[in-house]
Amino acid sequence: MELTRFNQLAPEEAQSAIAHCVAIPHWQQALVAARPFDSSAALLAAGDALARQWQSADLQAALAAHPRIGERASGADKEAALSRGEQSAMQQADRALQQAMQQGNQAYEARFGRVFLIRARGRSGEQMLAELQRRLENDEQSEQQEALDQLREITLLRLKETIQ
Ligand code: 2AL
Repeated sequence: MELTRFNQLAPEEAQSAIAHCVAIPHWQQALVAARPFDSSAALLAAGDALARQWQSADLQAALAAHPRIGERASGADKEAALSRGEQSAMQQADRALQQAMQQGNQAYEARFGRVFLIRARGRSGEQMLAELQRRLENDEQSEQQEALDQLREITLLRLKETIQ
């Protein structure tokens, strides 16, 4: 969608245009309320600043919309399609890597009680596995911050693709 169009939409329509970027309604609403934007850079900067305020409850809310790394999202909705694109490196990964990722996901969920989240676009399967193994050593507080940073990166990539 063109930025000029996004600027002009009614608030509810503008919110649904960006809803698939992240399942955090207050972020969607605050970004819509900050319109109009002069440029895509200004839009992304506002989205980034708002995302830097996220807390642990926001991470929990957003995670529901992110399938595990290596588990192909099966839905027909926009998030599932985006996720399949983002995670395409895992579809090419060999069986051993897929299995190691599955075990890593289980270990991560047992340790932190939530799904391992990483910006998959731009990373190979090996790189994601190495990150998972590194982050398993984090304490809860630093891990929560890393997960929130990854969520912000995914969200901004989606926003950049959505509105030009
Ligand atoms: C995802 C996803 O669906 N796309 C992405 O970049 N990361 N999922 C995840 N568990 O990290």
